[in-house]
Amino acid sequence: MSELGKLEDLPLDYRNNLTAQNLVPLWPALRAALPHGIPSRNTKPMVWKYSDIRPQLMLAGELTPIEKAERRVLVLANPGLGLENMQATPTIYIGMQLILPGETAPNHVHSPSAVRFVIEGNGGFTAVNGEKMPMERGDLILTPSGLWHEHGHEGDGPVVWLDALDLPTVFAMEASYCLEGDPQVIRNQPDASQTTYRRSGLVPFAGLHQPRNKYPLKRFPWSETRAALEDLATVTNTGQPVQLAYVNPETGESCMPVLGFSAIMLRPGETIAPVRRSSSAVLHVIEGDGQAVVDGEELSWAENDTVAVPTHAVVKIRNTGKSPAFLFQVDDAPMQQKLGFFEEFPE
Ligand code: 1HN
Repeated sequence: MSELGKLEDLPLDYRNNLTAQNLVPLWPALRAALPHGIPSRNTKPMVWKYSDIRPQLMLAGELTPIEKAERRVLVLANPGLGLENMQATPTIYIGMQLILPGETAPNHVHSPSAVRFVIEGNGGFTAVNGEKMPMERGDLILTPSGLWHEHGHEGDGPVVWLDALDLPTVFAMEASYCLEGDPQVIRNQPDASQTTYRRSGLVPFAGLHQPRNKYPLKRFPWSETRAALEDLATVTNTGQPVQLAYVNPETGESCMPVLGFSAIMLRPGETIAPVRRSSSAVLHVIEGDGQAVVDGEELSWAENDTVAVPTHAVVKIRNTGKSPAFLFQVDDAPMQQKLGFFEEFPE
């Protein structure tokens, strides 16, 4: 391989003329754009501790009324990517949102897609296009692009959830925007996870062969996911990941187009070494204590902590506790797959 020419190899007046004409020579920048073998990554493998976040979030509750915030959120920003860019990984936005009793986070709709993963509290709800979904700890709730959504709190004490959005991608595409609207007219009936899509493998017969709603199921109750993981664990060898993906029950495809969501169970003392992937990810601890080694960086995690995993990273995850541990994973594999470059690298 021959060495590429540097910018300084070019005469200064030639470089200045190029700049004046908004032209850039590729060859001095080619290797930075296309490194050999593995992408260059600025994402720092790291953990955000909930014990650090929670007090700051509660202070935000005292300092900023909901009317002044619309959404009261502290964003988990990866310092390797620049805090102001609000990226946990290059494609994944993560925030922790607080809502207090009686508050409403007003109705709006936007081009980025979001999900909520409930961390603590009782009495919270999200309404999506009139469907009211209770927010119980560990529930996953989808608010896909283009669907009106608002949050409320009818209980006591703080309610906190994790927001995951494809905002970095949509923003980079100069396609991120929102509209505000009047409060929704909320239907007085249980959400689809309790009615039309009660059980996986069973979907409403009516309209089966007609194009359907792109997002039939928007709430995945944790009680169901946790039980499914425990049952899967009974037929999974130790060291093999016990992992379930949240999918569209009509198509079996990832439930959202850009980001993918899954849940992992680690048995007491178990270590898993998930296959190395081209996608980036965020791991959020639902229950348990453990350690992760991400590209050689040793990270300890406890309940409600959140870990950033760069693209192409070598990952080991260990449950150091005496009870099962459960993790919620967000990754950008669905987008990478659609763009045609998703890869797995088996050892
Ligand atoms: C949003 O709509 C919510 O609806 C939370 O709760 C966080 C961050 C960026 C853009 C939109 C919400 C958000 C957001």
